Amino acid sequence: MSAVQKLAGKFIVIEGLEGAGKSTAIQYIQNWLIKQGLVEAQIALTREPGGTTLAEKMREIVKMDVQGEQLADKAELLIMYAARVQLVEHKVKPALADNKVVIGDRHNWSSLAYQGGGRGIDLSLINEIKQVALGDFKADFTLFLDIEPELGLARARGRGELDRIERLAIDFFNRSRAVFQQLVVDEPNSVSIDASQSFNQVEESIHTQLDKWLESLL
Ligand code: Z5A
Repeated sequence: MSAVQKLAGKFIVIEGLEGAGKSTAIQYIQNWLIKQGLVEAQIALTREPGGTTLAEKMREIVKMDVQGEQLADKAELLIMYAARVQLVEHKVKPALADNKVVIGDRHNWSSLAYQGGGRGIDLSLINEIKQVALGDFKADFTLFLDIEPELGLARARGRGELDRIERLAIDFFNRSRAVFQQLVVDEPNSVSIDASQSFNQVEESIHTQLDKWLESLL
């Protein structure tokens, strides 16, 4: 079977803390897919929260600062899942059914890491919500870009003002990172990449891991 046939209908997700380099890594994944023989029309990109008109509105809500009213932790969690269902049903599943490769900038692990690890919501409750919202749907391969929160935030700060979530204490991001690290251990179809490396080294690591994953596909 050719690489293009093996990759048809696969959902590749990139996860990591802010400033880990997810947007940059998506370019590397696209380059790798093109090297395997795919054309641009066979690749779809998504981001979470967001990626459809309504899901982008939900993204605005979770990023919003409202004077005198905090977004409750469970409201934040439910908005993440509402946006995710909207994206999966309207964009991801149709693209996969059309044999495209979908590259997701964040997916379910971000809720476990941020709302679970960071905010402290019980992971089993989040898994129950995930099951109700998405059933068994999940990524075929997840690349976790692992970075010290201090370094990631310093990179993110270089871009300008921090948003509501980015301003949280460093402990929040350490707890989120710990959940991400455990998820890689628990999920066989995932790898951790050292995101503190140089651009070239990160690209090389991602391509090596994608090569291995491709080899493992029947
Ligand atoms: N969130 C949540 O809480 N729960 C959920 O379920 C979901 C999300 C899905 C989304 O914000 C927010 O929602 C996020 C989690 C939360 N909140 N926070 N905080 P976003 O989409 O705006 O933010 P992000 O996903 O974290 O993206 P980002 O900050 O843009 O990070 P990135 O895409 O990983 O980084 P980048 O743009 O590729 O790189 C950042 C900078 O570093 C840039 O200047 C690069 O040139 C530089 N960079 C990248 N790689 C390198 C290397 N290797 N060396 C040096 N410099 C580098």
